[in-house]
Parts: sequence; structure tokens; C-alpha cells
Amino acid sequence: MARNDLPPDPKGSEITSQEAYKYRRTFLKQAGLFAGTSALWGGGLIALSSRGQADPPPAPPPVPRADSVSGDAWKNVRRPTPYDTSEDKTAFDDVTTYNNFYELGLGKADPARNAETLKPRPWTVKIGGEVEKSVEVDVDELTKRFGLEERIYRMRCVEAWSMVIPWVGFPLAKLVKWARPTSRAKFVLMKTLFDPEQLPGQRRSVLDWPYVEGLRIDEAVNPLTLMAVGLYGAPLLGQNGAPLRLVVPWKYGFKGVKSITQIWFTDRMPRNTWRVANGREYGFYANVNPEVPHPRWSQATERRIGTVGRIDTQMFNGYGEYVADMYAGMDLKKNF
Ligand SMILES: Nc1nc2c(c(=O)[nH]1)N[C@H]1C(S)=C(S)[C@@H](COP(=O)(O)O)O[C@H]1N2
Ligand SMILES: [Mo]
Repeated sequence: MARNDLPPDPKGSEITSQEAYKYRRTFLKQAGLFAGTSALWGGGLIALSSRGQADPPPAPPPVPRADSVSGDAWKNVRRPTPYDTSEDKTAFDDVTTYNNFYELGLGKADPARNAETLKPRPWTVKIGGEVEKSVEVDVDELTKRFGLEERIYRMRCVEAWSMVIPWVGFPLAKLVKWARPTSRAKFVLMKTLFDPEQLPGQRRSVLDWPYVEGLRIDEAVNPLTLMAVGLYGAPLLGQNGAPLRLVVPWKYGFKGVKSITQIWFTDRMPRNTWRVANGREYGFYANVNPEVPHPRWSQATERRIGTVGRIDTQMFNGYGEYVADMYAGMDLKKNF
């Protein structure tokens, strides 16, 4: 356990010291590393005050990390990339307390409150189906192998709200290449952990568990498609889908399956969870499209969390230059 190889401090503009402080507390608690009498701060221990509470360190603390998180990958997060938006980022507090993760509760504030049952490490991912050889691999082995980069993306939920999130992750294309899919692989399917002890919402049949999502192979290897392991420069918290979740910025947020334990290559279009639940309202493609209303509301505008009023929703969430070609000749009203 190398406790000193912390990731670099994020730029001041990326995370405030107050945010880093709160994040560190929450993360260490969730990772089971928040000891009763002392806490680990940037590789050193800080003393307890007479009231038995940890004094905050005088300098802005470095961002948190789990002992098991590969230090090298986190020290060398590549940024910026050509894919970043320069729009204002959504506040860290909003990104981590306004969530959809039904396995941890149905209300927006529930996942943050309930995330402690989810234990993101150790964590292995099974990769199989139409591949030359199936493997089971530790999530930190994946980040070590593929390296990490920051991607500041818009995220547009099908419920017509949106955020701007600085993710940390690796392109799914790298994993697909490494997995060596056979020529029969036309789609890739991903599943959330199934464990009602860690994800108690799975005891109620609001959706078909485990949560499943999928992409066409060309979508999976598009340079925008990210496997996220962190945000705001630090490992993901449970509510955001720790330790590994999918991010597909030109699609509605529900494509971004959280807390992934299985990646499966198939010749058939995956039966993704929300389409199974209600195929009239949710499709497979789920490309952001202001011209295709949801049966119960318009998709023409959106509410950017943390701002007042509404903004226009963009075709492909503004990523058309990178993705429109993949859908040439397709009827996007039919293939919603
Ligand atoms: N396993 C799982 N993944 C999920 C969901 C969920 O309920 N369960 N909700 C989806 C929806 S609707 C959205 S908008 C995003 C929200 O991601 P965030 O909470 O990290 O912003 O996660 C998606 N991934
Ligand atoms: Mo969503």
C-alpha cells in the first residue's frame, strides 16, 4: 500500500479547498478508511483536537484516493483534451448530491445518503461473450493499463435537466481493443453489480435488476465514449457509480450505467433496462434530440443545474461533429 503516491492537486479552478475537504471525508468514509481516532491526510496523520474531532489541515488538502487506487495513473491524468467544453462546471456538491441511482433510492438526494453500503474496492470486472478470451480484471488494473484523462462533458438527463461534469477515465475504445472482440461482436452490453446487500434498492422490483445498458460497437469505440473512474480529479463516490461507470455524452444520462461488474460483447442489440421497463418512452439509441419529445414532456429545452431559467437542448447534446456520421441514413425519430 503506497500511501504517498497521491494524485496531483487539481487546479484551483477545478475544486475548492472546501469541496476537497468535504470530498475527502466522504470518500474515506465510503472506502472504509475513515478511522475513528485519526484520519489520513495526504500521507500524514493529523492530531485530534481536545473535542475529539479532526482538525482540518491548514493548507488545502490534496484530493482523496483509496489506498488501492493505482497511484501512477492518478498522478498522470492527461488534461486538457480537445473534447472539453469550456462552459461553467456544475458545482461539486450538486454533482454528488443530485443523482439518479435507483439501486440506492428513488429520490435525487437518496444515493448520496445511502452510498455507504456500496463498497467500491476491491472490485473486479468480467469481460466476455464474443471475445477471443474472457477475463476477470481488477478495476485498478484497467486504469493502470489504459491511463487516465479528464473529460469535461455536458450530461443531459432524459428528465430535461443537465450538468457539466469534469470526469476522469479512459476511453472505452482502449478496453474494446484490449478485449479482442470476435467478428460476431456487434454490440457491447454492461451490467451494474447485482448485490442487494450493497445496493438495497435491488430488493424492490422497480426495475429489472441488474441495470443493463449497451452500445453499438462503433458507438463504443467513438473517441468521446468514456469509462469514468472519477470526477473533479478524484475517485468516484458511490452515488456517481463507483468505481467504474459509462459516460456517453451525446446520449441521455440513463445510458451511463453505474458500478459496472460485467462487460459483454454480443451479436444482438442489448435489452437495456429502461427500454424493457417502458419501450414506448425509452429506446436503445437514446441520442439527445430536441426534436423528439418524450411522450410526456418536450426535450427542446433543459434546466442546467445551479443556474436560473432554461437553455436550448442541442442535437446530440452538442457533440454532432463527432457522432452524427454514425447515424447517417437512420430515422432518428423511429430509432429513438
Ligand atoms: N445502475 C444504474 N445506473 C444509472 C442509473 C440508475 O438508476 N442505476 N441512472 C441513470 C440516469 S437516469 C442518469 S441521468 C445517470 C446519472 O448519473 P449521476 O448521478 O452520476 O449524475 O446515471 C444513470 N446510470
Ligand atoms: Mo437520467
